[in-house]
Amino acid sequence: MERTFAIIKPDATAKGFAGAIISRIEKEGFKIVGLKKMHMTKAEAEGFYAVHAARPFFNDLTNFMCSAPCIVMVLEKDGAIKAWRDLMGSTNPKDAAEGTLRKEFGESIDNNATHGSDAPETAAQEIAYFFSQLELV
Ligand code: FUP
Repeated sequence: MERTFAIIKPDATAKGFAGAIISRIEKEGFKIVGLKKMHMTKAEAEGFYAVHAARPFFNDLTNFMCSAPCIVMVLEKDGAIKAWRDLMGSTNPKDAAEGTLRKEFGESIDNNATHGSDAPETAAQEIAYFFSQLELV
């Protein structure tokens, strides 16, 4: 079984979409092995998105991620990394396919409702950044 790291971002959490997104996660056959609501600090958001530090949108992105609470999760399924990215849809909700979470719940490229790891190495790093082993059940 593969694990991936997922976030219901501050926009979707604030709009009350968490329940619908979690329901969809369960319907699609993921097991939720870790879940917590948190309000990131700016430093935590910067550490999480360190790979994007040189990008022009880094400051706006990290300000957004610490602007309000979000829900961080670890999801388990065969092929979880790709399956979760497929369920999320394209980064820009305007390009996301019908039936994807970003199409349904995202508003714009910078308020796009969800995050998902893009590879096994980043999944392992991101899970360890937010969760201790004891929190994964
Ligand atoms: P994704 O893997 O789909 O989350 O997309 P990226 O890793 O390319 O981007 C990470 C986050 O940066 C996106 F979720 C939203 C934000 N972003 C912008 O705000 N503007 C951009 O032009 C690209 C990404």
